[in-house]
Parts: sequence; structure tokens; C-alpha cells
Amino acid sequence: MTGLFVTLEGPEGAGKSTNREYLAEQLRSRDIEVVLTREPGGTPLAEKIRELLLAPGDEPMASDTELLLMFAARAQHLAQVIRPALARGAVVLCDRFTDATYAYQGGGRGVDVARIALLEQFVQGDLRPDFTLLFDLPVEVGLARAANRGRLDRFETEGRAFFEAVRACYLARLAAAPERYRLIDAAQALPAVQRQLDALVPALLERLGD
Ligand code: T5A
Repeated sequence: MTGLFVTLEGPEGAGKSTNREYLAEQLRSRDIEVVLTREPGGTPLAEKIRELLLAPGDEPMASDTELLLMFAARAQHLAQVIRPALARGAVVLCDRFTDATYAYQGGGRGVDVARIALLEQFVQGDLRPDFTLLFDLPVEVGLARAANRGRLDRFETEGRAFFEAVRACYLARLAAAPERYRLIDAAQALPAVQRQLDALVPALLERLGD
């Protein structure tokens, strides 16, 4: 039995956290087991790595350190949560995954994409998300939403150019593999975003039944 691996991606403040619970409810109301999780994090150890990654600090973090910590957390998350859930036949709804590494470390920091691909294969083997919901919105709208929540994490203190590069990378990945991605217009008001999610549920269920 294999479940369904669905990831939620997008730039800062796109509404992934707000909407992941909504999507989970839509699936649970149909008696489907849903495992709601996030990256970096998702297990106690991976959440400790998340703290290291997000806390602003005096010592600048080298981009290779950042990259390796992302994949270290991912290896733990895959072993403890994602792979067992998929083996049980559950739907895994994961707030960010390796697309975020391509977008933030690749697009934002300028890490060589070939190195990311190498680590992706090393840590994940052939496992890739079945569906990726890309919550897209103009950078300034997302940053304004994130800023309204108060204290900024280490990524949120980056400049506008960084987030434009992140967004461009996400959109380029969607254009290169349109069968895996579903584009959500996240700039719309919340009820309109949720209507877009409702429209996606049949495709998720169909794939789960395959
Ligand atoms: N990262 C992560 C990497 O660099 N590499 C990687 O490999 C991985 C996995 C994670 C950081 O780590 C980086 C990317 C991130 O910078 P995080 O706190 O999990 O840190 O960051 P995000 O996932 O970006 O979380 P955010 O909370 O910033 O964004 P969300 O979850 O997309 O947005 P959300 O739902 O919290 O909404 C933000 C605000 O907007 C409001 C919400 O109420 C909230 O206040 N909102 C709306 N307002 C108006 N209209 C709507 N439609 C709205 N939807 C939400």
C-alpha cells in the first residue's frame, strides 16, 4: 500500500500554514488518514535542527552548513514520519520540502543546483512528492503578511532580491514539471484560496485510489 505525498510550497507569508489544516479537514472528512507535518522539522530531533536554522545569530551561517542542516533534518523526518506514513497508505501533507531547498538555497543563496540534486538523491532515493501545491503571490504581499506576525526569523530578514529569486525559482520548477505542481493564487482572500483547494481534492483522491 502506498499513500500520497503532497507538499505545500511558496514564498514567505503565502498562507501554507493557514491552509494546510483546511486541506487536511477536507480529506479527513472522507475518512482518509492525514499526517500533517512540516519542514524543516516534523520530529523532535528535526525540530531542534529547525531552531538552529531559523534563529537569528551573530555568527553568519555558511550556505553549505544551511544546506546540510536542511537535508539532515529531512533525513530524520523521512525515516521517522514520512516513509512510515506513506507505507501505511496515509496522505502526508508536508508544509515545505525539497522544492524549498531548490528555491531558498539554490535560488536565494545561489548554491549550485547540481549539489542540491546530489543530496536529494542521497537522502531521498527515488522518493519525490506526488503533488506540490505552489502558493504563489507577489513578494511584497507575502512579506507584509509575514511582518504582521511580529518577530522575523533568520530567512525573513533577507532582502527583497532574495525573495524575488525564491519566487522565480519556484515558478521555473513548476514550468519545468507542470504535471506535479498545482498553482494556487495565494494573493486572493482566504475564502477564494480555499475554493481553489476544494477544486483540487478530487484529483488528490483519484491519485490516492490509483
Ligand atoms: N527553508 C525551508 C529553506 O530555506 N530551505 C528548505 O529546504 C526548507 C524546508 C521555514 C523557513 O525555512 C526556509 C523557508 C522558510 O523561510 P517557516 O516559519 O516555516 O520557516 O516559514 P514559512 O513556511 O514561510 O511560513 P510562513 O508562516 O512565513 O508562511 P505561510 O505558512 O505560507 O503563511 P501563513 O499561513 O503563516 O500566513 C501568513 C500570515 O498571512 C495571513 C495569515 O493569517 C498569517 O497572519 N494570511 C492571509 N491574509 C490575507 N489573505 C490570505 N489569503 C491569507 N492567507 C494567510
